[in-house]
Amino acid sequence: FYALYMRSSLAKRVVTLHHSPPVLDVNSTSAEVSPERFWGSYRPQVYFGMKTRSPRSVVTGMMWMRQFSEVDVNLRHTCEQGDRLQGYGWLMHDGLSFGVQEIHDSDFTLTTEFVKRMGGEHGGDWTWRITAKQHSSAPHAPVISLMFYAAADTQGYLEAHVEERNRLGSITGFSEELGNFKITFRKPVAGESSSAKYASYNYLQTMSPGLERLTDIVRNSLNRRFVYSHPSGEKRQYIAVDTYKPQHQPKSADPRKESDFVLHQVTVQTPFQIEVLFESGSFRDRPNQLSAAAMTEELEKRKAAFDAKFEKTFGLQAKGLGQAQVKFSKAALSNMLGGMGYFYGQSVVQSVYNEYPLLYPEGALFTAVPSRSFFPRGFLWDEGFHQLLLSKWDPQVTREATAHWLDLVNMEGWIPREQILGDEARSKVPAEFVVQHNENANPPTLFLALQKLVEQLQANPDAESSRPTLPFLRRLYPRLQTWFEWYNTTQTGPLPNSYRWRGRDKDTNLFLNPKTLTSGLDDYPRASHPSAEERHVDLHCWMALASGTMASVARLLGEPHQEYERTHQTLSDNTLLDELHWSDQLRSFSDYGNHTQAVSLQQEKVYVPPGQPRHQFPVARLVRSVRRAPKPQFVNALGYISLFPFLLHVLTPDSPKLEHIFRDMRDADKLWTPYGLRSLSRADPLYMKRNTEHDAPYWRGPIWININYLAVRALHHYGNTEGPYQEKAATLYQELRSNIMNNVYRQYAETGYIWEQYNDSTGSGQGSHPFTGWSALTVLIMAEQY
Ligand code: 6A9
Repeated sequence: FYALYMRSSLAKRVVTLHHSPPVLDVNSTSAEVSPERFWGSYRPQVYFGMKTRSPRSVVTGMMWMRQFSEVDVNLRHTCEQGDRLQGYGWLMHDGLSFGVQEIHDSDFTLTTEFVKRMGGEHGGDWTWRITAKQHSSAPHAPVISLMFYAAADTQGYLEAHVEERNRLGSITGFSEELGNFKITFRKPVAGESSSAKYASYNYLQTMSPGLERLTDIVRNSLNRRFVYSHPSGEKRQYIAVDTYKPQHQPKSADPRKESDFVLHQVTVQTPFQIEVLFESGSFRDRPNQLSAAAMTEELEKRKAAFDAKFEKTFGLQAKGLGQAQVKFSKAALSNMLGGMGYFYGQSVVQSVYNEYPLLYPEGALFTAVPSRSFFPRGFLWDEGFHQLLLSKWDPQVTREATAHWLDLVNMEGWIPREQILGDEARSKVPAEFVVQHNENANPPTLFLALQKLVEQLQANPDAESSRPTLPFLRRLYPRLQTWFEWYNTTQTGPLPNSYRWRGRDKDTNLFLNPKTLTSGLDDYPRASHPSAEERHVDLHCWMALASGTMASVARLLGEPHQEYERTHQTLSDNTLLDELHWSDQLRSFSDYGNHTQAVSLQQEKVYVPPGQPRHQFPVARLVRSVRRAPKPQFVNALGYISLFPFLLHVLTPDSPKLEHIFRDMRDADKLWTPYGLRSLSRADPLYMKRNTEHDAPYWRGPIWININYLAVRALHHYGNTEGPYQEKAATLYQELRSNIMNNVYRQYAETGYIWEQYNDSTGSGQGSHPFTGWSALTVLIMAEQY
């Protein structure tokens, strides 16, 4: 009985939140407490939409389609790489009050702009302006349908107001958080001061069983019975929303989720401009409507303020960077800001004490995302990198995002690595990737961001932007301590002061090299045979950074800091580091473990008895063949992992190891390319090798910007610190910096996107796109702010 009892109470630990008071007050994101940040483009997964920072916000958004096109129904809504747009993203966005986005579709461009205006008690008003222009190469002016919608999410209601036949003039509604509000759809005009253009109108008014179903509902309601009769006499059938008959509800559908969904469709030929106004009922002394000339004026003001703040913050013009590069940089920053999401829901988690996965407590997450199309959700170690950039622009964003992340820590000190919160997020992820395991870490990069906040505070303690940092750290501190302790106890290695990532792939004979997703560098080669004998040099260095930051935060708060200090000193001891991780054979830092290099992927042998048809037997898979038995030794895979003691400034400036590191970095047969450092040496046996038949090389050659940012930052550090390698570092710094920024910029100019990684032979962008998570750190590289 006792054993059973223990088991069930242990099973609950994984879903029990940390006991200290949350960093954020319950209502910290409400319209009352934080009106200026209440509404925002916090739906990074859609091309254009807004919601409030609340758990069950009324959401607004836009879908569109081109009429009379060869592709039958080309409905656009959620960001999809399959839409093959020629580029889209925010060109300007201040993270607070306005944004300007361009979306390049087949033969037209949509510019989507929003401006907010404060007033009343519910987060104020906002106006959208959509401008459509055909591409100069297009033979005819395309006819486009824009579909604007509002959807409730289990709270409040919406009412449609139909004027003249099918034209939905406005939606009124009410919700607890928004009070009364009205959304008005203006008629399209050719330009700001011209009169209305000919347009056809349709609308849809229905119930939706959940926000993840909106696209399907619209798609299923489309009908081609409508006639677009242009004043020129031209009549053509077009596609529009019609009555929607809710399909036979699947059994799992939850009737409590049924909510109002109202959509306005306007079909019009380019060029045109359309405005949508959201007006809050409690905003009574509105000076005028935020529309037409007033909207233009407001936009111009915000743009000018954005430009000025951008230059003041990053100083790119002063550095002599060209117009086009500056524009690129603004887009990179704006996409990270405009890609911030507010998510709410429960992770699905598992510990060794649960037979089945459990639901984590409900929680909110205000976070930037790596990619609006492919993974529009929070990732723990990505976020530390995101906040390096965002903390320069607006430290309040960094404090709030960090607070949200740390408020998700459980009593053990664990934070789930990938945050898949809410039905919309869940609907994008295949089931096998949803469950998060509580043995699994991810690099504690939030310490990099905290370091920045501490530096800003120390440099400028009285500045308005850094004054809230001290009280913030005070509330964060108990959680930070437990978070740090979790790493320091659960991820220890076999020798004193060594560390080991848990959660490596188990089914080792299916992989050329079992992955280590937890480290963030998924398929980077580690010991071929995962075991408890392993020690990982990157984690050692992350812990050096984490303990150092803990020590400085503790000192700042007047808390005991000796223990953190001691850990930091031990982990920074270059002699210890050599003992644990220096491979004399490779002359490089390295992981250690049960390892052999003699592995390869081979077709599994499938025995087909003579005379039997081949197709009745399973298809031969690739499996690993091990030609020489593994033994305890250094892994000797030269690449990003070998650089960590340099990347995180653990090496002392006089360390002779720097010479080896610089030599390997600068060697084109190893890590150097004209576009940045490649992840794995060209000379490594696993360079650009697939891990399974389905798994293309990921961290086995391609260039990643987060690590390149750390490399440039480290070169800057050693180049500015007295020592025998100072000059070499300074030279390399210049070269690496210009290689990275030139290539990321060139790829953006050529393809319209910032990419997840860059090809080490051609520099081409590859993988997920747009990827304006850590690849946007290029801005800091351009600005030389580290
Ligand atoms: C699985 C796909 C339709 C992989 O940027 C986020 C992470 C990084 O943290 C990590 O270091 N990316 C890097 O190696 C992307 C991970 C995406 C997992 C998505 C399911 C389904 O999408």
